[in-house]
Amino acid sequence: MDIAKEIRRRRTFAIISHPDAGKTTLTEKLLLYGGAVQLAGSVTARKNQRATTSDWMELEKKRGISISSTVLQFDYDGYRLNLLDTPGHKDFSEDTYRVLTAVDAVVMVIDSAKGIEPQTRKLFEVCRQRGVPIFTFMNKCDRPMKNPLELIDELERVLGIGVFPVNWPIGNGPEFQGVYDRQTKTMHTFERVVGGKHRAPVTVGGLHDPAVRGSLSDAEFRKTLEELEMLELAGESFDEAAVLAGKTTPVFFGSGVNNFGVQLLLDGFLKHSPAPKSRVMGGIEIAPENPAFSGFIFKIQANMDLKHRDRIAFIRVCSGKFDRDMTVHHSRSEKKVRLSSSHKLFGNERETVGEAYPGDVIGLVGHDSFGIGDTLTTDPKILYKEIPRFTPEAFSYLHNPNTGKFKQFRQGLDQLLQEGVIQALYLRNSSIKTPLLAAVGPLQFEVVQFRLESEYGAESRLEAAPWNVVRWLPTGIKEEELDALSLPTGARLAYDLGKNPVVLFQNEWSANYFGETNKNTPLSALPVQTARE
Ligand SMILES: Nc1nc2c(ncn2[C@@H]2O[C@H](COP(=O)(O)OP(=O)(O)OP(=O)(O)O)[C@@H](O)[C@H]2O)c(=O)[nH]1
Ligand SMILES: [Mg+2]
Repeated sequence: MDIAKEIRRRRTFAIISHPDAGKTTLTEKLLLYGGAVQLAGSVTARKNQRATTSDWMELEKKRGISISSTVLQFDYDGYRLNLLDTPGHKDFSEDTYRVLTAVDAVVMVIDSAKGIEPQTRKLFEVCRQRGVPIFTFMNKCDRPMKNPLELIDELERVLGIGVFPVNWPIGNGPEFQGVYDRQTKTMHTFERVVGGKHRAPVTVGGLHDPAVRGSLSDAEFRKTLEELEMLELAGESFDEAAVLAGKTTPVFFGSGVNNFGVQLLLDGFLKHSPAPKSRVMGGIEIAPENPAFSGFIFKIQANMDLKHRDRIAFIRVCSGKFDRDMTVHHSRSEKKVRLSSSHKLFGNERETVGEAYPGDVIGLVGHDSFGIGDTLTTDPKILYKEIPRFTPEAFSYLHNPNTGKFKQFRQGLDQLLQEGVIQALYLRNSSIKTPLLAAVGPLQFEVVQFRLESEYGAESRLEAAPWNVVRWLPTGIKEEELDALSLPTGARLAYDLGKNPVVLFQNEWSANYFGETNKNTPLSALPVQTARE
C-alpha cells in the first residue's frame, strides 16, 4: 500500500461554533450527503425525539446539546473523512480545544441571524494561532438572517480574516430558495423535504433561468443581482494558498436542517482542504510519511457502548502506518505496549480496524495506563506536547450520600477524572476525604453527577466550596517552604492530580494579595509543564 496515496486522501476536520449554531445538525447532514447514513438522525431516531448519530450520550439527548466531542469516520468520493463534532458550550471547551489539536482543518458554523457569537470568536482565535484552515458555513438562512454583505463584513472586521464567498444566498428566511455558486456560475435551487431526513431535490441552472428562479420575487432577485455584482467588483479571486494558511476563509451559505447547500459545502471543503501535514515538536519536524508510526491521545471516553463498558483512548495518527497488534513506546510509562484492540469509530459505534494512516482517529481499548496527551510511537524520540490545559473557575465538594455504594462512587469518579471530564484537588493536611472537584464551568459538575448515576449507579451530592480562584505554585517547592507561606484569610493549600501544589483563593483580590506578600513565590494560572507532561 502506498502510504503517500493514503495520506493524500485523508481529511480530518472538526466542526466548531458557539452553542446552538447547528454543528450537530450539519454533522448529521454531512453524513447523509457523504452516504454514511441513509436517513439523517435515523440511527437512533424515534418520532419527534431529537436524536442524532453524533449526540449519543444520555444527557445530550435529554438536554439537546452536545457535551462531548464525537468522532465519525467514513468514506466519500475517494476520500477518507475523520469528522469531529464538538460541543459549543464554554463549560466543555477543554474537550473542544483538545479536538482542535487533532485536526487539520475546521468548519466554522455561524447562525446567520446572529452573526459572530463570543464562543465562535474564541475558537476562531485558537485555530488562527495554530494556523488551521477555516471553512465557514453560514447556517440557518431559512430564518430571517442578517444581510449577507453585513455577515461577510462582520467576519472580516471582527475576526480579521480574509473572506471569499464561494456561494451566495438567494432569498432570505422563508423566501430562501438556494445559493448561487460563484465559481461555476450556477444557481442551485432546493426543495424542502419533510424533516430534512432525505437529500433535498435540487435544480441547477443559469442565473436568469426562470425554472431555477422558482418563486423569487423580482425585488429579491434584483437585490441578489446587485449583491453579486458588488462581490465581483471587489475583484477577489479564490486564493488557495491563503486558505491553506488560514488567512482567508471560503464561505458557504445554506441551511443544515433543510439540507440546503450541504452538498456544495462538502464538495467545496474536500476540494480545498488540506491532507495531513508535518507537525513540529521541539524543533523536530515529523512528516506524515515518516516511516515511524506516531500519534497522540487527545481524548478518553468510557462506557460508550453499554454492552462493553470499557474505555476508549482516541488517538490521532500523525506519522507512519498503524497495524493492529503492533508494539509501540508509550511516553507516560516509558514502556512498550502492544496495541491489539483498535477500532474505527462512528459516534458510539465501533468496528475493529487492522490498519490506519496519518490523519485517522482510531479508538484503542484495554489500556488503563493511557492518559490524555500521551504519545504512542515506534520511535521513542518522537514526543507530542499538544494538549492544552485550562484553569478551573468553579469548585465543589462531591459527597457520596450512600455509603453502601462507595465502590461504585469511587470507581466512577476515578474513571471520569481519567477522562478529563473534570479536575480534582486534594486539600493539604486535611482529614476530609470528600473529593474537591474543580471545573472550567459548572455544567461539568452536572455531567459528573449524571454519568455517575447512569453509568455507575452511584448517587452524589454537590456542596459549594468557598473558593473561586486556583493558582499553581512552582513545581519544585519544598514542604518546609509550603509551611512557611503566609496565606490570606480563607486561602488553602492543595494538590492537583499530578501532585503539583496549588493555592485556592476566595477571590482574585486575595490571589493578588498573596503575590504582593510572597514575592519569591510566583503563582501561575496553570502548572508549569515539565518535559514529560
Ligand atoms: N431554522 C433552522 N434551524 C436549525 C438549522 N440548523 C440547526 N437548526 C436548529 O438549531 C438547534 C441547535 O442545533 P444543533 O445542531 O444541536 O446545534 P449545535 O451547534 O450542535 O449545538 P451544541 O453542540 O450544543 O453547541 C436545533 O434546534 C436545530 O434543529 C437550520 O439550518 N435552520
Ligand atoms: Mg452539537
